[in-house]
Amino acid sequence: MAKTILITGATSGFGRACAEYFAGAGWQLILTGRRSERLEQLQTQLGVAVRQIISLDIRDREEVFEKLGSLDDIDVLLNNAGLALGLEPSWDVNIDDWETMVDTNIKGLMYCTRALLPQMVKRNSGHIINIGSTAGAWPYPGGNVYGGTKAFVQQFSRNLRADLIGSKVRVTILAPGMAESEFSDIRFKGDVEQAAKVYQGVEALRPEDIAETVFWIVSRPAHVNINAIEVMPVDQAWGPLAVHRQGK
Ligand code: NDP
Ligand code: 8X3
Repeated sequence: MAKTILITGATSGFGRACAEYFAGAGWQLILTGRRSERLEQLQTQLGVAVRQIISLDIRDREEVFEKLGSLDDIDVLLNNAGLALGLEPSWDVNIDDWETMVDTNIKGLMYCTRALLPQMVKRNSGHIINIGSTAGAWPYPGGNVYGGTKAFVQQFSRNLRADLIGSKVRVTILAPGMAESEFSDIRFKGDVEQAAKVYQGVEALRPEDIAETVFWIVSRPAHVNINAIEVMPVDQAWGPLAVHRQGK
């Protein structure tokens, strides 16, 4: 029987690429996101592979439990929905942006996990893949709360594994570096020029690269748990620690 993957944030970027990739591999899909017209387009495009589309704002705890809580046969939960807002220094940031990132990247991911994990534990089978970020491990100016939310995703993933010892349920944190999607359009609130500059002259990761990685992770034998993967484009690497020199 075909396996089912539930993808949060399937309307764009990584989520959409994963939907296309898993459909091509014969999986059944449950696709979620807020933009229902995009979910409908995907359903038309991917046909019978799409078992269900669910228009859902993962920040809404009641809605998440109401819409996901009764699903009892999900093989893979891809906790992908998320966003960064702004790149301002912490003292100058819009506090609403911080709250939106916490509500989405931390609380939304928690709600989806809590809604779907019981059925996995009950069936003693399943896999949760959480999309983190290199920003969760490597700080950069303006990354403040976004990086903080992704550090949460990393440690939450490890702690889930600690809870799940003794069960066959798998958990993976996948942390991509720079990838071209709508991510920067959202971060810079529609300033397309600023968003385009992020990828100028760089061969960034493509959403398809992440989809292939997710598929590889879930295709390992059932006794193998990929704990963590960090993926960067070749054009990206770490820099030296910043040093402020007096008088400069
Ligand atoms: P996109 O902006 O292309 O996609 C983000 C997806 O998240 C959309 O489908 C959006 O759907 C969904 N989403 C956002 N907020 C909510 C919400 N409140 N409820 C439900 N769905 C929501 O970005 P990416 O594909 O690049 O990002 C996917 C994930 O990867 C994010 O968690 C991001 O932080 C992470 N990431 C991205 C990197 C990059 O460089 N692009 C690198 C590392 C990690 P809709 O608007 O329809 O609700
Ligand atoms: C997205 C990658 O470097 O823009 O998570 O934070 S970065």
